[in-house]
Amino acid sequence: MSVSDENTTVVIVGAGVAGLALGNFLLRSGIDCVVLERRSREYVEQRQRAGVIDTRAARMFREWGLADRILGGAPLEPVLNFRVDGRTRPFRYVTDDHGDGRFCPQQVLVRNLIDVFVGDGGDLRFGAEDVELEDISGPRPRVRYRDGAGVTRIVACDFIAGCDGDHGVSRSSIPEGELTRHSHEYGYAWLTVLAEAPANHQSMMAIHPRGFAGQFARGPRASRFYLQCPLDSSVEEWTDDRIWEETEARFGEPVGVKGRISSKTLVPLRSVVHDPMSHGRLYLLGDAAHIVPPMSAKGMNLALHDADVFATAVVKQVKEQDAGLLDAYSSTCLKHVWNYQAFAAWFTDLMHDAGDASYHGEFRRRLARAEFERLYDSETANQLFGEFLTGLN
Ligand code: RFL
Repeated sequence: MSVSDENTTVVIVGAGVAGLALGNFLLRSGIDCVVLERRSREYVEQRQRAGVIDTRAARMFREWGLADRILGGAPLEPVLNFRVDGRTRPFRYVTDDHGDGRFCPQQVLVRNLIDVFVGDGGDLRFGAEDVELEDISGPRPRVRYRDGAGVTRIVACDFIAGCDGDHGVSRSSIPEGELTRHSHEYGYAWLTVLAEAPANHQSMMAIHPRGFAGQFARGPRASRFYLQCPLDSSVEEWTDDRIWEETEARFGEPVGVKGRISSKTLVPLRSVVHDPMSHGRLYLLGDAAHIVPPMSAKGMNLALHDADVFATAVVKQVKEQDAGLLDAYSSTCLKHVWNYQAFAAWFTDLMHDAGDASYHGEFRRRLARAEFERLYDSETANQLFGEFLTGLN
């Protein structure tokens, strides 16, 4: 049986941070939308990833009147804790305004976004399988999917928001040759490890000849650890003992609590931008349109920025029949995306090149060390860094 008579204004594919933020912004503006998510609610609410909501993103929630109900976590400390060759080098960045950023695990943000959306009557459908986008260049595109009961459903709409990440169906529905993919591979990977190990600081990052290491708090009882490793590493090589040994060697101090490790993943570091970020009536948001290396803590914030720009544009179109902001959606977002890709590439190179010279050589190591010292010696460099971290640049 197939049910084909559903209509809405926006179908949002994917209930990650981009899709859920967008859904909430549209709902508050009185614009109909349906959110389709392939996974279950339990799965989405437990998926652990990012942890930093920058000042810009926090303000955006305030402007949409959602900050009180959505923003969790502790205020962002304006300090990055570096360990350089085993020595502590705290770095306090100068910023005129750092009161709004939050250290909030992504799954907490996602949970809050779901609670508010569903609580306010939003239409969020989990377990949507085999999503297909139809007639995306026509006046009334359709999204077809199979629900949990095996029923095929078709929802017609004015716009589709592709918020389904790098491996979703939205971007691949765009005919070949319409988008240009710009990408950069950094030449190494991160072993990312989630462990029951409380952190003493919101973040700790080590620059060391054996490679980069990081520890980022994920709530009061858990941390995510990162270890730079070669692209051809395999997770199997990384026993729990080896992970703790290597982390302690790079930090040059013992890890306080070495609790249970619940996940290990290898992530090749890369930057990707798809241009333009729209085709016909399909608009790409978040990881579906761009990937930034996790070193910059900007992936989630860029996804939120896209949601803000797109929601504002749809409101303008629906309420005032003014397509100007929608037409400018891709160029508006790409300007911001490239600005943050530049910051992310610079910071990623600096933190890795300054430590392990076996990837890019001794000359680059010394350049990176000079740039690192400039952060401490130059107020201008410090200020610029602070503006990027808070998202206010
Ligand atoms: P998401 O969060 O991946 O959500 C996409 C949603 O789409 C669903 N989906 C589908 N639904 C229906 N039909 C389909 N065919 C579908 N295919 C997929 C998925 O199930 C999912 O629910 O993308 P979004 O919303 O664009 O958000 C992007 C952010 O999640 C991402 O940029 C960050 O997590 C990146 N990232 C980090 N960003 C930061 O800002 N700071 C960090 O510290 C940080 N650490 C990380 C990260 C990403 C990581 N991964 C994924 C490698 C650490 C890790 C380990």
